[in-house]
Amino acid sequence: MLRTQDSATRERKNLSGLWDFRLDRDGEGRNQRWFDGPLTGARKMPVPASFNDLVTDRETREFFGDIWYQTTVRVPRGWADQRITLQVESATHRATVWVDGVEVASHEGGYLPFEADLTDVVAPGQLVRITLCVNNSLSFQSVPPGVVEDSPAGPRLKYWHDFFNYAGIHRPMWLQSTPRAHLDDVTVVTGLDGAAGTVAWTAAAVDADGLDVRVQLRDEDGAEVASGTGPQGELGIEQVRPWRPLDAYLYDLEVQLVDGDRVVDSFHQPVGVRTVEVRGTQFLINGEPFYFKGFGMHEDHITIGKQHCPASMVRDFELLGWIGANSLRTSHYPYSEEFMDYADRMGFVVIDETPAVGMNMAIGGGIAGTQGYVTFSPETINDQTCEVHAQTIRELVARDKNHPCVVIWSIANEPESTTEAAEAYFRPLFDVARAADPTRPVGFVNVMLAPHGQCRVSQFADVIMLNRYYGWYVHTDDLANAEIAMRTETAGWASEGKPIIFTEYGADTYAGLHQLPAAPWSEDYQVDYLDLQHKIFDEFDEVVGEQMWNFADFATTSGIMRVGGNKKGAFTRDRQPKAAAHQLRQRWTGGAG
Ligand code: GCB
Repeated sequence: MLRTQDSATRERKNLSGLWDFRLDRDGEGRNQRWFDGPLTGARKMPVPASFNDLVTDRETREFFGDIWYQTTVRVPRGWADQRITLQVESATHRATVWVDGVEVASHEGGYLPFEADLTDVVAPGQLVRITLCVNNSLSFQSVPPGVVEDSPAGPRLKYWHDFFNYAGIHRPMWLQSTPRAHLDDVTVVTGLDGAAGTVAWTAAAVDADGLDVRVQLRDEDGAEVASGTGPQGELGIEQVRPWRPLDAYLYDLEVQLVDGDRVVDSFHQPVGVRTVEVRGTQFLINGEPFYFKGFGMHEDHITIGKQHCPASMVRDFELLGWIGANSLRTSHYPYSEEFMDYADRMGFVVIDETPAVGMNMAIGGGIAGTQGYVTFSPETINDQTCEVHAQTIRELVARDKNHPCVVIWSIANEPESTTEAAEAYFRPLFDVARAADPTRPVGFVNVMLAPHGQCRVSQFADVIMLNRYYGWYVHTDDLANAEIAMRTETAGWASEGKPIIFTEYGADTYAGLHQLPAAPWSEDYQVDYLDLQHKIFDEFDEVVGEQMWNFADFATTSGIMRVGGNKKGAFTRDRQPKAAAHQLRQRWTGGAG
C-alpha cells in the first residue's frame, strides 16, 4: 500500500468534516446492521478528532466499545476506469468499514493506516455512504493492552499506559483514484561515499504485466540528477547534498510505471540521502557521531486530543527549534504521516515507536504494584498478542521506511523485561523488525524496574534506551542519593559497549509553583532535577542522547499521582515554557553533547 497523493496519475479527495456519530452503548449496531442505512439517533462529530474532550458528560468521554461514524461522499465523476480506494490513516484502536452496506475493510491497531479497494463497490459520480465502526476497547491481545474488569457499577476499562485512551478517527481519511495498473510499494535505501551518494530503489506494481518502471531523481530545484529503469536498481549522485540533522535536503524520486513512452502511473517519493550506523558506543549519522537532544512527545492537545492538527504540529516544531532540540521519540505510538513528513523537512531525528506500551503489569499511571495480573502468560499477554505486535512492527516499517528522519525502531516502551517469559516474547520481535528493515538499528525502551544486570531483553537491542526517574519516583526530593544511584546504574550500562540514550527523565511540575529551597512539583525542583541528570550524562561518553520527559504536559487517566494529567512537560499543555524550557534551551543551544 502506498500512501495517498496527488500526482500526474493519482487524485485524492479529503473526507474531513462533520460526520454522523453514535456510541453503541448496548453493542447492538453490528447485529442491527447500522451500516445498512443512515445512522439514526446520531449527533455530529468532527473527523479527524478524538471525540472524548469535545463532550461534557463523563459517560461519553470515557466510553469504550463500538463507536459509529458515517458520512456520504460523491465519488468524483472523472474517476471512470480507475481503481478507487479509501484510505484511513488512523482509527483508534480498530475499525470495520462499510460502503453502502458492503464491508470493505477491517483493521486492528489504532495508529497505522489501512486501505479498502472500492473499485467494484462504487461508481464515478455516485453518492455513497461510508460507515465506520471504530472500537476503542483494549484487551490482552491488543497493542497496547488493557482489560475490561467487572465492577459493581458496571464494566471498567483498565490499562497500564500513562496517557488517556483518546479515540476516534484521528487523522484524515481519503478517497483516492489510481490507474488500475498501479504502483503498490516503493522502498528507497540511501548510501554515502565521500561526496557521492546512492539511492537504491525497489518498486512493486499490481496488474502491471508488460509494463516497465522508470525512475527520475530531481533535486530541490527540480533539476534531474539521475535516472534509471527497472523494478529495482541504484542511482548514483556525484555531488550529493546529504540529509543532515537540522539541515535537511530532500530529493524527489519520481517512480513511473510506463508503457513505452506513456506514463501509466506516477508516484513521488521524497528522499533524504543519509546513513545511520551504530559503531561501538557511538551513534553515527552520515558517519559522524550524533548526540540526541530532545523529547519524548505525545500527540496530545487541548480539546482535540490526538487529532492531527497542522497548526498544532507547526507550533510544536517551532518550540523544538527554539529550544535547540534535534530529535524526538514518537512515544508511545506512530505519529501522523504529516508529522513524519515535517520532521523530514525540518531535519529532526526520530526514534519511531510502536504502540506497544503498558506491557508491564507491575506499573500503571506512575504507580508501582502488581495490580493482580501476570504480564506474560497464556491468559494475559500471550502468543496471539505477539502476533499482533509483530504485525504492528511490519506495518510501522512499511509506512515509515522511507523517512530519512527515522533512525531507530523502538519496538516497545517499558515492557516487563526481567523475566524468562519477556525474553521469549521479545526475541522473535527483534527478528521481525530486522527482517522488515535491515538498515536501521532496533531497540526498545527499558524501564527502571529492570535495571542493569536484571534486564533480559536489552541483549537483543543495538542501542540501550533508558527511562530513569532517580530523584522523582525514587529518592524523591533527595537529589544527593539520586545522584549516587543514577551514576552507579549508568556505569553498569556503560560497560555493555553499546550507545546509551536516556529516552526519559523528568519530574512533574506544576507551572507557576515556585519554592526555595526547591521541592517536588515546583518549577525550581524540575530545574535542579534536570541539572543533576545532565551532569551525569556528561560524565559518560557512552551516553549519546538525552530526551527529556515530556515535551509538554499531557492528559492521562485520573489518579492520585496525576494532577489534571501528567505535568512533566518542559512546556505546559498550551505550549508555553516552564523554567525548565529555558534551562534546556541554554544547554542545547550552548552545545550539549
Ligand atoms: C514512564 C513512561 C511514560 C510515563 C512516565 C511518567 O516511564 O514511559 O509513559 O508518562 O514514565 O511520567 O510516569
